[in-house]
Amino acid sequence: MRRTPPPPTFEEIRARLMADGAVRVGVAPADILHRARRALHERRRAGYVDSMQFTWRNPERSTDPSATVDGARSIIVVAHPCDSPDEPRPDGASARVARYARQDHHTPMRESLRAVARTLRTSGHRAVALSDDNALVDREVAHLAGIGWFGRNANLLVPGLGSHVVLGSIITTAEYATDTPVPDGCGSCTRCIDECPTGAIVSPGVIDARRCLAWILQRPGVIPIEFRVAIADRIYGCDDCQDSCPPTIRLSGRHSGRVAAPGPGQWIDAWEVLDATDDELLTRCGQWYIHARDPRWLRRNALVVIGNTADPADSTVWQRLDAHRLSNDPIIAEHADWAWQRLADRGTVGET
Ligand code: B12
Ligand code: SF4
Ligand code: SF4
Repeated sequence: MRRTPPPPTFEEIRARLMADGAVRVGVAPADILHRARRALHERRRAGYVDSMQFTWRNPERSTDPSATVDGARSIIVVAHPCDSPDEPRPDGASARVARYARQDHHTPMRESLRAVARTLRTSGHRAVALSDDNALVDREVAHLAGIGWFGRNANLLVPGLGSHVVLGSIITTAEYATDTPVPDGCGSCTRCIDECPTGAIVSPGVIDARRCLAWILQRPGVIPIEFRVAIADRIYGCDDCQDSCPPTIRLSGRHSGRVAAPGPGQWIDAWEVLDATDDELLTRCGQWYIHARDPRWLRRNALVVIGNTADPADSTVWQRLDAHRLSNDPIIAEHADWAWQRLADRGTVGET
């Protein structure tokens, strides 16, 4: 008769996860996440959630680890670095990708967590690996697992590393000793609040998604006019509240031996986004959250980048935009009209 092996010790799990690229591993209790549950309900009531689903789809589930793993006792949490040094900006209408989205950090992290979850199941326990999933509020469990502190920019900051990390977890019925939360490290600093380009950090740790460029670029539909200039050259994500954060800047690039799968890189030519087929765009950027997997949202963003960054003195720019102003897609046509007018305004005042 085959005997069930004992579950791995925490030290064995930690060593394996660190060998796969984690920079921190901790354990949170698998209790209901009361603070996160309260925050989800309060922020929805305040209107800050806009049309986001994610963890708001079912707050009772995303804040109850037992809803995912019946009888859960522990949550093993990892942080993987996702920083990326800046590359020179190519000429032309180059669209900027936020640091975490330039490579695919989630796939190798999930594979690593799933391998440990399989080992736990072999020993007779239940175990499910999750990252960036609607079923769990990642930052809250990472905070409880002693991975880092909540910055005023809402990101989790890892001592000695900063906030350029992605987070993942294993919820399991196996019981491990839990860690204690890291104390606040922001002190009297408020730089992220002051430097958010749209005033989206409405109070420490609280983001109004209606104003946050990271959400505005993901959200389906028309981009509100008031945010289009602030988008500048961004096509996906926004790093300003991290690029202004002293501990994050000071420590960035410290962990260069990261484990990541290839991604789209930092710069994408905005015209190429308009001209590429759906398949080409999804191959290049498919790791991103793209609403309904419809690349028209990336083309819409590319038009805003073109209006903000293309050279009004280049006559070909106007012809190329005209073609999109006649698009059958009303969203594309409207954003192309805006880009055309923005270029005209920039050309008139001599701004580049
Ligand atoms: C929805 C979502 C978004 C939305 C909304 C973000 C938000 N702040 O609510 C949008 C699209 C805007 C977004 C943007 C980004 N996101 Co996002 N996002 C998520 C997602 C899917 C759910 C987040 C969630 O549940 N929010 C619910 C609210 C209630 O939680 P919270 O914002 O963390 O709020 C906590 C704090 O306010 C704290 N708190 C309560 N009281 C107080 C008081 C004080 C004083 C303080 C300081 C804190 C505090 O408790 C709250 C609850 O735990 C998670 C993945 C997941 N499944 O968890 C990724 C996740 C949070 N995102 C991530 C990343 C990387 C980003 C971006 C940095 C990407 C980018 N460069 O553009 C930006 C950062 C924007 C920002 N400043 O928050 C990472 C975070 C990594 C980290 N180090 O923190 C996550 C964890 C994905 C992952 N698995 O790695 N994101
Ligand atoms: S991601 Fe950008 S827009 Fe959103 S809170 Fe941070 S700085 Fe503001
Ligand atoms: S910029 Fe300052 S206040 Fe904001 S998260 Fe960083 S240390 Fe905290």
